[in-house]
Amino acid sequence: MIKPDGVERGLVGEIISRFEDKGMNLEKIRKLTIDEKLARRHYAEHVDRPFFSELLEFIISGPVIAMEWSGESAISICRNLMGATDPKEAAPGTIRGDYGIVVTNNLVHGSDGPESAARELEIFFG
Ligand code: DAT
Ligand code: MG
Repeated sequence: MIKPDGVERGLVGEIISRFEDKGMNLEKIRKLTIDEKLARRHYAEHVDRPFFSELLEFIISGPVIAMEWSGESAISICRNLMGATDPKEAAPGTIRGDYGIVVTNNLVHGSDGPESAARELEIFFG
């Protein structure tokens, strides 16, 4: 998913290109604005974290681009292209490393395993 900061900053094409250039296949794409109910479902694992209110406020702050990508080792390859969660620690050459500074505004979300991928695809694409 391209988060509200990535959309707002006009980085949609750039971010999609990084996954395409690597050899991933774009299967589905949808622009939507997440509401609080959907955010709580999507980020259910984080609702009790101290940073949740900030994360919630940010993720509902503007439109996002939800995507399904397929390909060999798609989950780990996409997470590697995204970089570390905190853009301060993300390596140059990664999306977060090249475009982010603040952990909340880290541009992209990616499923961290097959179960979360299935769960999140169901949320955004049914
Ligand atoms: P990731 O998005 O790399 O899978 P995560 O699932 O641990 O990271 O956290 C979800 C999002 O929550 C993350 O993209 C940004 C935010 N976040 C994580 N840790 C945070 C922290 N310590 N302070 C503020 N926001 C944080
Ligand atoms: Mg995560």
